[in-house]
Amino acid sequence: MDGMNIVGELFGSGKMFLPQVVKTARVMKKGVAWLQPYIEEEKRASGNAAKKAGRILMATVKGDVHDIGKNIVGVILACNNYDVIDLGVMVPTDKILQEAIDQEVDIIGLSGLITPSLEEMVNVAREMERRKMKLPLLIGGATTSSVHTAVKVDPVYSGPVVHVKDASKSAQVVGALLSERDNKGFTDKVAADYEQLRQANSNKKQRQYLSLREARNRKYEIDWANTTLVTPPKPGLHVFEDYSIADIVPFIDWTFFFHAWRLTGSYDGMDAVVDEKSRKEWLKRFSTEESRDKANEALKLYADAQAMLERMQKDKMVTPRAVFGLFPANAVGDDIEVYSPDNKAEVLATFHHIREQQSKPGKEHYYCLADFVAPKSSGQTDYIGGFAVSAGHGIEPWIEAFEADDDDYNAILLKLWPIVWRKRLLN
Ligand code: B12
Repeated sequence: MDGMNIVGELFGSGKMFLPQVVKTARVMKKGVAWLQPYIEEEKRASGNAAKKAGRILMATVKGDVHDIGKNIVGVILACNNYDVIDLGVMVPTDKILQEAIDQEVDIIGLSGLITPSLEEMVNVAREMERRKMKLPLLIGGATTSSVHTAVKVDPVYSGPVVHVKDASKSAQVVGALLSERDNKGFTDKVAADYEQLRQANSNKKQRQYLSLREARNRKYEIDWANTTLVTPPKPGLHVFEDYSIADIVPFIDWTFFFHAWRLTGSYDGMDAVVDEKSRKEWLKRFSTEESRDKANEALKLYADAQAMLERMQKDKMVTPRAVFGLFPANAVGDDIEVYSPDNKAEVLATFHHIREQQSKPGKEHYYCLADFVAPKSSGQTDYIGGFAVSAGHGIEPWIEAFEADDDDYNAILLKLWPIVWRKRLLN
């Protein structure tokens, strides 16, 4: 446990990389799981509970399913000797707050990655205020920001509210909040920073908007009479029930994968690393010791990801599926009417699109998606396409099995699969 604290500190100060931390935590968790019965026995015998640094409740807010970042934060906090209670995803406010009270936690951490989660976080904070709670509230996840936290969340809750941008900062922030010595200095500094952000935000120039009528008058005009429209050879729906993983792998964009593991950098040419000689050769392209260390870690992570990909294929862990459709369509004002491929008189759906209205000096056109589809009045038949893809069917039991085996490293590797493959499925 003391070792894990050091790992946490090294990570917080940028001297260790995220994959190393998660792998170390795996060793720690497996060790603890093995020792647990003996620890419990010793506790019973001595009447002493091993002292934790604090108890943190983590949840992804209602309506949001993203949990990779939250899980990483959970691992980091556990490494720093915090007791982490993870309520999972799509957690309603009531459940979050009731669990926080029942389990006597010291801090609540909310995660959210989609825009509606920002509002949901405000709801949680408002409800905490209504219940007269005093617990610190952490806000995290890619769509959150210090500005949103300062402007929208902080004003509705009188307890401490802190936006945490990155997992590496989480232990430091939690440590400061729970420290008798540092708490006041830290919360005063955050309050002052947020006040400044609010000021800066309120001083921002008010946006100007055109009326809808004016914006429509300045739509993007296409000369449809002189435009040749392409008719797709096979309109209608096309379904791929079970797309092979091997066919998708060449389209993987590894940048997102390394970003998610916080190994930012350009790692082209990794495939050429096959032995010690080529590894040394490849590392020469990195000029500083730090970037070489990072690249070396990226190499190990890449090798683990390749092994996972092989396993995914061998054990058929996921069934990638896709559906795309090409339908006759016409614009009617700012709407797009979508017709049946068999009968143009049958309207299958109408999409209502919004038009740009924010006025900017020198802006010529105020666009709407409907401007790019031939209008009904042109007499031409245009086409619209849509697709839905999923690489995750069947993935859950495998993730659960890794988690049950205290193997967050492989669980996170597997969960990141949707990030890396999405570059281009259908060429
Ligand atoms: C993976 C992914 C998915 C996976 C999620 C799998 C899972 N188990 O999490 C799946 C495929 C299920 C998915 C679904 C959807 N997704 Co998605 N997804 C992503 C993706 C590609 C990566 C997110 C991620 O994991 N990043 C890596 C982690 C490590 O980063 P992070 O979460 O920010 O976490 C770090 C910090 O923020 C911080 N942190 C995070 N949480 C917390 C909490 C606390 C307390 C603290 C202290 C810190 C902290 O620490 C972390 C580590 O440093 C992003 C795009 C992108 N590249 O970001 C889109 C993205 C988030 N998804 C998006 C959308 C729209 C969706 C869907 C609505 C798609 C759809 N139309 O169905 C659905 C959402 C359904 C729902 N109701 O939630 C949009 C959101 C846009 C928006 N602003 O609303 C994005 C940005 C893609 C895009 N550009 O359009 N998605």
